[in-house]
Amino acid sequence: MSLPLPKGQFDIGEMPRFGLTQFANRFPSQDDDPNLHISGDVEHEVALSEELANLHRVEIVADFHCVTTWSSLGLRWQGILFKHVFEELIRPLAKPDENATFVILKARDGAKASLPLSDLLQDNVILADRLNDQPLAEQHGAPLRLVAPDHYGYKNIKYINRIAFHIQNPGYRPSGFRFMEHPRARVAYEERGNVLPGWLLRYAYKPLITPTIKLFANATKHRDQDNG
Ligand SMILES: Nc1nc2c(c(=O)[nH]1)N[C@H]1C(S)=C(S)[C@@H](COP(=O)(O)O)O[C@H]1N2
Ligand SMILES: [Mo]
Repeated sequence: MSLPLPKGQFDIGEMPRFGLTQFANRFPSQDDDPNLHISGDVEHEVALSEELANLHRVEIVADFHCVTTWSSLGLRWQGILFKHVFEELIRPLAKPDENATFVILKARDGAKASLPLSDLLQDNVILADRLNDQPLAEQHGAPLRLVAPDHYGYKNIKYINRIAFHIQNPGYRPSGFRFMEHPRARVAYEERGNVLPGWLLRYAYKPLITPTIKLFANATKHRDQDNG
C-alpha cells in the first residue's frame, strides 16, 4: 500500500532510468572491482564483498520520490539494512571514529551524495540488490544501490562502491550545483535544495523530467545496440 503522495509529487507509474545529465551515458562495470569500500576517518580501510552476503536479508515496500517531482509507488526492494552493514561489518572491521557522522556515498559512475549517519541508520534504509523479486537491473544501479525512501532520489545512490565516514565535511562537492543539494533532502519536509524553497524548485524542475527521461532512455538504447 502506498502512502498519500508528498507535497509537489505526482505518480509517474513505472520507475524510469533517471539522474543528472552527465551520468546518462555511464554504465559502470563492476568487473574491475566488485568491492564496497569503507574509508574516511576510520582505523582501517576495508573492502567488503562476500561478508555482505552473510547478513540478514530484508524487504521494504516504499514509494520513490525524485526531487524533480515524479514518484514511483509501491516498490518492493530486497537487500540488507544499512544499519546491519554498519553495526555488523563497518563498526567492527573499519572502526570509524565515533564522531565520523558525515557520510559520503560514492558510485561507479562518479555520482555521489552525502547524508548524516543518523539518517542512514533508520529502519527503512537498505542496500538493495533486488527490486520486485528480480535482480536489480543495470539501469537501476546493479549490483547494489542505496534505498533511503524518506530522502529524495538523488540521495539514493546507484552502483554504490564506496562509503566514507568523516568527522567533518572534507570539502565534498555534490554532483550537481550546490543549490540543488540539501544535506538531508527529506521528502516530508520538501527539502529539495539548499537555497530556494522546495515549492519553488518544483516549478523549476518539472520541465526537466520529460527531456531527462528521453536522454537516459536513448543512452540505454544506444548502449544496447553497441553491445549487439
Ligand atoms: N550512481 C548514480 N546514482 C543515482 C543517480 C545517478 O545518475 N547515478 N541519479 C539519482 C537520481 S536524481 C534519481 S531520481 C535516482 C533514479 O533512480 P533510477 O534511475 O533507478 O530510477 O537515482 C539517483 N541515484
Ligand atoms: Mo532525481
